[in-house]
Amino acid sequence: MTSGAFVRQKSQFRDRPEGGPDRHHLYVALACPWSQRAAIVRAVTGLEIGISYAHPYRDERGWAFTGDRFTDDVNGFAFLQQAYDSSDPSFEGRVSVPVLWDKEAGRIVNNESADIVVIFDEWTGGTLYPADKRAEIDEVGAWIYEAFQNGVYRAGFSRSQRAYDEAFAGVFSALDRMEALLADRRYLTGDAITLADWRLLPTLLRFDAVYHTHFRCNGRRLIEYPNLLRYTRDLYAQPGVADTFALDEVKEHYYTTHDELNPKRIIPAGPLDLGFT
Ligand SMILES: N[C@@H](CCC(=O)N[C@@H](CS)C(=O)NCC(=O)O)C(=O)O
Repeated sequence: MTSGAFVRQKSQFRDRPEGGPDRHHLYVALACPWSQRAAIVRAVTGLEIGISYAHPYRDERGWAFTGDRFTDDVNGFAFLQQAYDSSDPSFEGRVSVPVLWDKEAGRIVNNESADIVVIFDEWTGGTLYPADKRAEIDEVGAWIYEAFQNGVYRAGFSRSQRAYDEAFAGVFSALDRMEALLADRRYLTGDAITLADWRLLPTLLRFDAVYHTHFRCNGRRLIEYPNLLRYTRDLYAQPGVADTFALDEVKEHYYTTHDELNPKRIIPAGPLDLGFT
């Protein structure tokens, strides 16, 4: 491990659900890419599960339900911390979204987006994660997550030049690799959309507006990669997907929550053209 490198905590609730979607509830913050994965798969599969949205600004008290669009109608929590405390009073990790909540048991089932999208797919017929494609979906998902999706965070939160340089190189070699892959296929694993595509999309949607500037991933912008841009536009145009992308919330979250990166909390006005909206 390079000194000064950002390390994401491991998700701590990784259970399988008991019962179906009607017994469960989803907590997300649309600002968060891992939350958006779950929101997208919920939307495109037509899954009927309740959802609550946390406010994009997060202070030391963590994700909050502040009223208006940001309410928890199931438990009336003011802070997502309460969901963690009532699931495991000894929980000491960071309170993260997304969270899959079991209403009957009154506890968190799972707080790992990569698991939650599989559960949602199983509840709706399993077409996005077919058995004969699983190995390929997981394989492509692993390097994309490591170098690109978590890589932008490692670049942004690096505490040394060396850690940043390594993360930056990984982000742009992953972008080149994806660009090449998409030269002769429409989606990551072929002609059909799978979970690999929905897991990736939230990072692409945030790239030019946030990661390029805020996380110093300024090698190239998404709009400079023709295949990736075509791919992003295609996925973004699928029914229900655009409703899960709240650009204002995304920008508010990143540019106002990370004081060490942007202490004046000024939100950049651009980009003027994202190329996919
Ligand atoms: N492994 C988790 C990661 C979730 C995660 O890191 N979420 C961030 C928001 S983008 C979070 O809630 N962070 C809270 C914190 O660090 O305090 C997943 O993919 O579900």
